[in-house]
Amino acid sequence: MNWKKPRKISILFLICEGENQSMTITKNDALLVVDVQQSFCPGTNGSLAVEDGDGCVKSINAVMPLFDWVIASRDAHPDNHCSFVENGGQWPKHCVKGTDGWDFHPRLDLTSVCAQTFKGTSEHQDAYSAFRGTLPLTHILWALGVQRVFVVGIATDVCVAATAADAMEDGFEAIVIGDATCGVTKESTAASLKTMSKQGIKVINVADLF
Ligand code: VGL
Ligand code: ZN
Repeated sequence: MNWKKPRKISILFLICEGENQSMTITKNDALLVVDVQQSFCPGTNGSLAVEDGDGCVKSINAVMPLFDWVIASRDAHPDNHCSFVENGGQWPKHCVKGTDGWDFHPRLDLTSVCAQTFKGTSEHQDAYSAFRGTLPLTHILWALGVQRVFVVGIATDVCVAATAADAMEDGFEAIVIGDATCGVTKESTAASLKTMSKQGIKVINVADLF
């Protein structure tokens, strides 16, 4: 018999066998959009710009409308914040409350954002995780019936990682959408996603949600 497997079937097999983890977003899911601010992006002359800071904005805009609950965090430092090099910290001055650097990336579409939380607001304390901001985030998410927390934004290896770790610690299923994050360098981003995965944080791609 000279039957040949049709090409379309081969493609179907490819799709089924591929890495796609296909997840459906429900009312019990929340999206945390971490620190998509001008200070962290080269396209906005950010003082602490990560390698491809502007690159994740498109992906974040694509996933936000899938969620009922979208909460955005912002680094919101006072001018004399302890994390700045001039005050003995490790970072160049960034995200000073009220300045352009503190603003969201101009292309971030805020339509789906329900609430904001501000972190690093006191002079003597830094806060990487969105769970350590001005909102009692864990209690809000509990009240909303949220069970899975998805995390996107900047920087993968700093504030995104800290946020996902706290989500897990507080009993949520933590999922990082890897290609909707940007890290300090490509290498540190990849390493950080690997570490998170080992810690029990699920790492997926934008395509897994569509
Ligand atoms: C961040 C360094 C300093 C971040 C915040 O949002 O990842 N990184 N402050
Ligand atoms: Zn900061």
